Amino acid sequence: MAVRDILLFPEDSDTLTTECEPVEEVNDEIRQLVDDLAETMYDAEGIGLAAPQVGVNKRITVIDLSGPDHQDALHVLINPEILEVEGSVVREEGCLSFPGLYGEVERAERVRVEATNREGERYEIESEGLLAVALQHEIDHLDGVLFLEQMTPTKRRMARREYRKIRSKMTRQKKRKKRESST
Ligand code: QAP
Ligand code: CO
Repeated sequence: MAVRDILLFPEDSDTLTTECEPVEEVNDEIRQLVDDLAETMYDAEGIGLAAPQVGVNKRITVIDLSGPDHQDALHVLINPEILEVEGSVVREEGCLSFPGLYGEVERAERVRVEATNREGERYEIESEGLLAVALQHEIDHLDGVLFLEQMTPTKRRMARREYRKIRSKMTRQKKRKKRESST
């Protein structure tokens, strides 16, 4: 197992916005990637991570709402498909490829998803609440769609502005650290 580097918006936009390829066979290489995704997600204190966020354009994502301290509710979704959606909710989302940015997105309230697990078997999840939102956010990643694009135009504009500020602050902090370590 290994923690991989998480790609960031905007410098890795090309990879993050490419539609991912279906997995043909769940073999050892795919299982290794699944394990790395889970380890990377826990290490970054996230609750969901998709393969394109570590630079692999394959239809694989992991979700664990129990978080890094529990790690006992891992959902592995290979080639997930949304079968049915119902209702709508607006809630605040974040994304490991946009550190520090949070914004409201409208999603379906309930979703039924079919996917392949780590053993290569198809299964179904019926979800609502945070899990339903996480599933839609992560499946969007596999289609090359980022949460910024799902915001209303007004919220997207505000989010872009805020993210630019977050990024320039991060850059300044990095430069300061570099100066401090070289003196
Ligand atoms: C996707 O998001 C998601 O900005 C997973 O500084 C979004 O794990 C699932 C995170 C909404 C459910 C609802 C974000 C960690 C984690 C940050 C994440 C940060 C540190 C985001
Ligand atoms: Co995300």
